[in-house]
Amino acid sequence: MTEPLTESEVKRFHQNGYVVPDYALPVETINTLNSALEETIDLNPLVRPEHLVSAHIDRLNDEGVRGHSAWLELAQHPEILDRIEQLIGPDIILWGCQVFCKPASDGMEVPMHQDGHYWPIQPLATCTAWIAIDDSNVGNGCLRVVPGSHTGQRYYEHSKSDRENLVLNQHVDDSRIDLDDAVDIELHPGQFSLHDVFLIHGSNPNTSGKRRAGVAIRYMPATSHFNRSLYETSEGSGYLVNFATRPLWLLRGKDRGNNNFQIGH
Ligand SMILES: O=C(O)CCC(=O)C(=O)O
Repeated sequence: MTEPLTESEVKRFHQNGYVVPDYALPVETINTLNSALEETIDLNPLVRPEHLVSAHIDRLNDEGVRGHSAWLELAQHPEILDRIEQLIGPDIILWGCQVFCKPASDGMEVPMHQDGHYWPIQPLATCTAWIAIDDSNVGNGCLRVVPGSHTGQRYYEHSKSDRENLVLNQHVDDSRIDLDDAVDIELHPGQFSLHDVFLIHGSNPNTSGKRRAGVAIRYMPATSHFNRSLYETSEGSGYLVNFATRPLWLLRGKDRGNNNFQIGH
């Protein structure tokens, strides 16, 4: 059987900390996601569209966002899961999802950062699928990554910023990292990138006339434990997250990390 990710794609993921598979979700799926995006934005008039945290929870969630079932359906898409499985193994938990929609002309910057500093996963492991709903390119603030920065699973120093027009209030500030090494991940609608939790990434503001919407879906191997008491709620990144009541979904395989799948459902 041929695997969805080629050997060379898997190798690139492990070497660089990310990969863009040679695959795109069908146009109909993207049309559905476009409608879901408009509905999610309409449901949340007071939330910045870059801050649609836990949008996959189809109710007013405990992070103050009204979600939509389309994001949960997307998270279960077999073409995405098959590729995730190749990277993190057969036991897969969905634990997070955030819509990052940067409106035309005033889309916020996501400072370059490492995920996971406030994620309650032990041992820390997650692969994020970042799915493009719009064309995402240098002009409208596509995802940027520092290839290889995940190597050795190191935590890099971060500094806080008081600027208000940021999606996150912290950025990597460590002499071991040269942000000039960052590369842009340009995607067409339906394409997605997969990145490791230790990879340094972010994106520039969107000052163009074109919206840049994408959704990040977080998968952890079910061999890790989602420790709800580690940081129950946190505003450590500049906006509320609530890990104490965050629902988990075992999407494939078996739980091997003593995780709780009742809470939050
Ligand atoms: O959408 C972006 O520009 C940033 C996404 C991000 O930081 C993430 O997926 O963790």
